Amino acid sequence: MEQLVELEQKAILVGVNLNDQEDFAYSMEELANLADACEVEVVGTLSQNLPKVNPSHYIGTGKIQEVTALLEGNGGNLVIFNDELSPSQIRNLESELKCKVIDRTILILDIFARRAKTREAQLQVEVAQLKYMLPRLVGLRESLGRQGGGVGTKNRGVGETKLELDRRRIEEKITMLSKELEALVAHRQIQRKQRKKNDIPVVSLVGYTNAGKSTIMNAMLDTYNPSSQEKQVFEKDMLFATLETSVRSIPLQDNKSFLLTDTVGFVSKLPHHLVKAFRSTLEEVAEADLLIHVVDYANPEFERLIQITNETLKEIGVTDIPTIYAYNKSDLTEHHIPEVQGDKVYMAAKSRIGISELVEQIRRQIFKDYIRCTMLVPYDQGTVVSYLNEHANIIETSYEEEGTKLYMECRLSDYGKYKQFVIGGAGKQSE
Ligand SMILES: Nc1nc2c(ncn2[C@@H]2O[C@H](COP(=O)(O)OP(=O)(O)OP(=O)(O)O)[C@@H](O)[C@H]2O)c(=O)[nH]1
Ligand SMILES: [Mg+2]
Repeated sequence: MEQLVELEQKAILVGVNLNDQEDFAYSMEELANLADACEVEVVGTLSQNLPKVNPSHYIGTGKIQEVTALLEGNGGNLVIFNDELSPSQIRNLESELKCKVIDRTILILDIFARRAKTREAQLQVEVAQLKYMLPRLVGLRESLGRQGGGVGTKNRGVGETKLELDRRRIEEKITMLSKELEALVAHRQIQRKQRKKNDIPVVSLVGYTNAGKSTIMNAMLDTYNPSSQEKQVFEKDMLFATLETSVRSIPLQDNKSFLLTDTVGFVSKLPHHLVKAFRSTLEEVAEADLLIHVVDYANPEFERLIQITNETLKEIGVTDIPTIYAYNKSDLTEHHIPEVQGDKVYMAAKSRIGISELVEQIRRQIFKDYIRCTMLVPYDQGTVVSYLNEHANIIETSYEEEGTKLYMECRLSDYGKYKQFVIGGAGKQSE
């Protein structure tokens, strides 16, 4: 079942500011952007300072009337809460407000459902949606009875199941979808193992949604792999433009190359079920040799967004991977570009400024274990010479009586593999 009747949705946003959180205003602004991504019009906002949320209604009961007034005054037909609501909170709020009530989690799940293109991403979102729904069946049922369609009801699986299936059948569905997902994941794991065997370093772009990860990926492809026009990834000014992981090879001139992966971005209060469901997508990140943490430096809240990204990375088990910070969108700031400062690269991917500086930093990190040496390979070992020509940086070749003499820079693992041919000087790669 595709999208039900597309009702015009006009929402009131409601948030509780617990103990004057500094980032509260930003999180409300972000909620509005999330609503926008679901084509919901925001017609009013209400916030309340509280030392703790009200367990029965999230906001204080006195505030309920204010929400009702806002709904009536602005023609609203939906209320969106800035935190995940409990099943009973949704029930209570719906019965008091007499309109559909959703929370930040369902909004994010809905965006993911709209954007998921691959079967894997679709399954991941559907599992997360069903798990979110399971304890909330009663409330959601009432809500759907009140108003069909619109945000939070779009996904096929959920739409179909919501009314007619009971708990047990939803559980069965989760099991079934999880099995299908496992099979897809196993396939990707095999691909990943294969890549590992090839020993090519993996660099992963990570960061907050809309920071410019996909734009950096495309800029690198433009610069270093121009024949790969068709391999460009989707970039757009919207939240969660990317939901799937793409891997591309970035070949550098001296026979050194690396794989670059682009993946889903993060957001504050990313639903727990979603992080869990996307674990397999994010495993790719966990196994990277190097992370490029992409920062939207033009966002005044950039430091907080870095923090949220780091917390999410921790949640998926990424803690000790070396990281370079790409301070992207610096063209919108006063900062001089391109500029490298320690582990930070100030750049502007959209206008292709700072790409080679970023790549230089990547090179320093991932080709650390290259060494210089000379090998003498007998003429009957032609395959070794062609392997080295392909995988090492050959600086000089000469043909001696005993075989081909190669002065080169190669990976430590290749050095070990062909140790018997080494005739001189194993030194660390010069800077
Ligand atoms: N001004 C400016 N805009 C940029 C720059 N880099 C990217 N953008 C814009 O920022 C928006 C988001 O870029 P994406 O590359 O899609 O961002 P992302 O991090 O992949 O986002 P998600 O996939 O949604 O997580 C696009 O409209 C880009 O054109 C930059 O250096 N300067
Ligand atoms: Mg992207």
